[in-house]
Amino acid sequence: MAIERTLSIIKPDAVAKNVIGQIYSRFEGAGLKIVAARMTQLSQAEAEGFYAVHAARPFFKDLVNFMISGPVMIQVLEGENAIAAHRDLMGATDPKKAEKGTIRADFADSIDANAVHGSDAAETAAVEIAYYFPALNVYSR
Ligand code: RTP
Ligand code: MG
Repeated sequence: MAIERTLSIIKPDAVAKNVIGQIYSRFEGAGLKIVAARMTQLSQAEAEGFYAVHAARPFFKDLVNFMISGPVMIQVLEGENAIAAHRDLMGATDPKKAEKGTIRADFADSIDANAVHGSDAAETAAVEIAYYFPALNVYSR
């Protein structure tokens, strides 16, 4: 088992629903530590840059518009196999397909407004953490 870090975003729909604390509880319950966090409202350029890998996809414009529609809560999670553990907690991209008890099954309304983002691999986690926390002060304990 390896200690990893992953990037988590609580998206505008979940922030608007006032469930940041409930989602944080799930991270903590699974043994993931929040080692950096900040709330922000993304600019269009920030959202486009973050999702650049999806730039050619038909849903790109909707995705960017959704991500800038309200404040987001961005955090770095640390723990054993954090990347996969976090993806398991999130559930499938489409909440209709997400397993019962996952964050998306419980808090997401649609494939667009799907409550959370999580890095999908070690390489993307490193890039995504640096994107939002270029000078990361880590508070491991
Ligand atoms: P995320 O990156 O947000 O953690 O989500 P994911 O890995 O589960 O899904 P990904 O394939 O990376 O897609 C990024 C976000 O784009 C939206 N999407 N819409 N309409 C569609 O077919 C579609 N497919 C993806 C979702 O909001 C997804 O979270
Ligand atoms: Mg993704």
